Amino acid sequence: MAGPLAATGRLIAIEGGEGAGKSTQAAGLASALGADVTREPGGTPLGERVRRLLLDPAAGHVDDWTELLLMLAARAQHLAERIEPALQAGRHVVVDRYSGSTLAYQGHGRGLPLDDVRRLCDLATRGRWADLNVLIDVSIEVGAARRGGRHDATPDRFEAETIRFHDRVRQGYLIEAASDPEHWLVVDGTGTTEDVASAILAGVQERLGIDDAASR
Ligand code: T5A
Repeated sequence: MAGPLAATGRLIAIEGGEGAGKSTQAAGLASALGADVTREPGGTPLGERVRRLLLDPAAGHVDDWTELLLMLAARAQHLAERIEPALQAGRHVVVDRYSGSTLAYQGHGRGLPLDDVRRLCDLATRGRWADLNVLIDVSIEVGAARRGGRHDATPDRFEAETIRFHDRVRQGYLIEAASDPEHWLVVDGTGTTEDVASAILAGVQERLGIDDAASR
């Protein structure tokens, strides 16, 4: 398959387990870089509808392949409608979860064959992988405590999964990051929001060589 179109904007994915602080850090990083910020599953009207289906604890049994293909359907739309146009226009995009989540959750977590998951991610995105995946690593206990501190705390379909599932996801992320260090940056997420934000901004600037909005 032909690779993705050349683009001057960079795609930065914020990854990690439940409650790691991804949304907080995605918003902060986008603001520091003057980048667009968006999320998955979601980011478009269609994608947000797919998100509701995927997270609904009342969805009953969802087949693992169905889950994978719904994630990728939302991503294909997101890429076409928002991500690729922004990158082509030279804007950086910070996305709260992207293909790294699919490898960790549907591959390592659900146990679908990783080669198939990788190939289908590649197809759905026409080869557009993140320039950098930032993995915010926290223990499952810390993530659960942070999530539990919120008032909207009815668990969604993924949050309601077993500790063993979440442990496979965490270990899966660490395996992916270790096997592709050029495209992954692992940040310890247990510090304060400000500490984690500084580590992410410094790492992104060093890896991708992009200025923050204040110095442009
Ligand atoms: N999924 C997604 C797949 O299975 N495959 C895929 O391909 C994709 C794209 C999406 C679900 O979909 C699955 C994975 C997910 O289960 P989601 O809502 O995007 O769901 O993911 P969650 O991890 O559930 O998101 P959360 O909002 O719960 O967690 P975040 O975004 O990691 O954390 P955040 O920033 O909302 O912070 C949580 C709380 O902690 C506080 C915040 O203020 C907030 O209250 N906090 C901190 N507290 C102390 N110290 C810090 N450093 C803190 N940082 C944040």
